[in-house]
Amino acid sequence: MIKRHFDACLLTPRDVPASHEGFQVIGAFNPGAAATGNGDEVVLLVRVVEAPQEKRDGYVTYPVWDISTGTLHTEWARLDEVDFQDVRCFRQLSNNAWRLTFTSHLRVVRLANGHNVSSIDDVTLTPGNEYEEFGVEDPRITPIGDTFWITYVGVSRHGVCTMLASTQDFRTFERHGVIFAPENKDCVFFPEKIGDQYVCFHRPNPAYAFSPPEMWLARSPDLLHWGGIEQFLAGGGTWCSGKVGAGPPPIRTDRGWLHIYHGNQKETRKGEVGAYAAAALLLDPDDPIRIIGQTPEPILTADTSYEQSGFVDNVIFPTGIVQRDDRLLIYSGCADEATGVCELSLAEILRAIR
Ligand code: MAN
Repeated sequence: MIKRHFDACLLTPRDVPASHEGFQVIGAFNPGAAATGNGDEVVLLVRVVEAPQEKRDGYVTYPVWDISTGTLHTEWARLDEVDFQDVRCFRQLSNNAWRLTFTSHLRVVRLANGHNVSSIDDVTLTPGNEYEEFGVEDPRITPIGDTFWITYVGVSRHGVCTMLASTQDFRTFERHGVIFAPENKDCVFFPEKIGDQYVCFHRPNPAYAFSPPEMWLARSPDLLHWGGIEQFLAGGGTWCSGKVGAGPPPIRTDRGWLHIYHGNQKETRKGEVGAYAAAALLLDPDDPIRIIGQTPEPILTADTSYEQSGFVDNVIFPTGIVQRDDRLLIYSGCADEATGVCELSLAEILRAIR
């Protein structure tokens, strides 16, 4: 395990107001992060999760955005007419449709010196098209030139796909639509062209049992059109036997690309979500599909109380990274409820890579 030189819980659901009356915030987690160049300011784009306040015996509620009006409403399903996968989602038996028990939007949160919340902006990005009607989730931010590129997950009746947006100032945003069709999530851009192509990781999330958990890599001339798709990394070892996916954007080091990725343990019984942890990879600087080395064990596991207990227990889900010389400030979702920051030493991670 790598030493955490600092860690803190930055944000909890109690810090963030609901976007609509009748809803309560139950999570503020899985943030994208970027240094803005404005002193030591760091901007987080936080996934804010809301659920309806009203509960009815014998029913589950699920929120849906009305895309044409930008409003949120609640629908109800009888408990004996649904099958829960876990606390996050269920299937309606009558039509086989999957629904989430919550919805998510994204909000800008500004930090002074990377550690202290200085402001929580208004609702920033809400579902805006039919691919996002159940929510927008898990943004990653990659600065390239003067633009911050934001990949995030759109959830809808069509499934889970990768969406793209961009901004120069975190005040106005341009949406670029779907870049990977369902099922695809955990898409993260590299911060520069490698050779003559941009590169990203993504995670096909197939519904078929014969598809193992894997990360894939894709290439693009312009960040909007992606091809050159190849398999990159399969889950190995107990800690990532369930899922494996990209974390924050890769960082260029003098030994190659450093990438921190997450995995989770395969569940052992219905309704369980296996523990999430994160490990590090070192990739060829000129051909990042080639893995030079990796940490034999996770470098981050759910160790603090706010990572061990929350909406989904034992989850540390790193999604943002800011480098200050040897210090890596890593921003993570904690137990699908809160946002945490921890500081690791780049040199110590590189030394742990075999
Ligand atoms: C999935 C996603 C994430 C979430 C983790 C842990 O990978 O839904 O948003 O944080 O599971 O529940």
